[in-house]
Amino acid sequence: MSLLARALSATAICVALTVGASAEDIQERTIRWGHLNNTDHPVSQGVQKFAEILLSKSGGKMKVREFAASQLGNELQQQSALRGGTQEMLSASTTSLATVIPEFGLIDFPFLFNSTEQADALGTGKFGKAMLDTLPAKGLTGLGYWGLGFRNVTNSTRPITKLEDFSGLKLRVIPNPVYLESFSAFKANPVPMAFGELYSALETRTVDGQENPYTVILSNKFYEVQKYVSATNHTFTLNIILVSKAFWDKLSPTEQRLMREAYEESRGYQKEQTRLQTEKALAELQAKGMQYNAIAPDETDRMRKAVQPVVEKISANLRAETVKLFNEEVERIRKDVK
Ligand code: EAX
Repeated sequence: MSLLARALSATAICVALTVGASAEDIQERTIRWGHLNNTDHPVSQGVQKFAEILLSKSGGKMKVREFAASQLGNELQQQSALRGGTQEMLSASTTSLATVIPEFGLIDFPFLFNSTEQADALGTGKFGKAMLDTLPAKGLTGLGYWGLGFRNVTNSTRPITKLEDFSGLKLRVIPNPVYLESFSAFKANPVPMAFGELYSALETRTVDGQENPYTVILSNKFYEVQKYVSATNHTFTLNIILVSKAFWDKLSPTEQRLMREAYEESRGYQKEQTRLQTEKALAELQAKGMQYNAIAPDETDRMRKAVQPVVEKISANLRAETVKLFNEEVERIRKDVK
């Protein structure tokens, strides 16, 4: 064998070994990923993109099975399945984590931001990262966030154009103290309820209305059972991509890296799908017969003032260090991010 041939075959052995070693690091895995939205919603498109990337990076070994539309139960049920290790992944609003880690409730303070970019920056910044670090103690791992969107109120009674229009309206909210107290401060009558029960509660008039991003209102056909859509833009919901820690700890470092990469690489696509669908959704809701109204900036200011005592009261009961970081981040983002 010539020197060159020998060198080449040595290289070939090396390459084969490297591939072989990392292939052993990747097992056949089936990852059950549950969420609340329908398969036409940008959340589902994000899950599908993540699945596609992970499958290809793992040489076909790591498969994601999507369970959309609350098929695996409501958020809290799926959260405990992750903690118990009987379900591998969940993407849900950070809102529902506030019952486990109250500081997540900070994200739901009304009127924090004016743009998707600003809300996004909260997730990718120091506060968002610090909150991910609180999860392992609760049996969860967080890969990061997706933006669900700005929330707007729909109801079947009247358009909301001013603070007083909330008065007495029974509005379903995500079970979370910030939402309950904020809508009480608006003098509405907030009713905590799982998302999966919402359509029929609207249909039977158990509640008068609800609040969600336009894409969620459209995908879930709430226009069939709601007349008015008012651009309150009161909060921006971040979704969090959760993995069962029991499952995560079984993964090899290579598998964990592929999961992180699949999240990082699907993020931009998911965000773009949200942007595209959000752009179209309001016009579609109007085409389906909903009556739309904007809110005058003065009225938004009155709503902001009405909810200020709630912000102060809840902040006072959370970890001071986290509240401080949150306030610094909000201030930085409002200044630096358009
Ligand atoms: O995507 O429960 C809710 O209202 C949430 O916005 C839900 O995740 C819908």
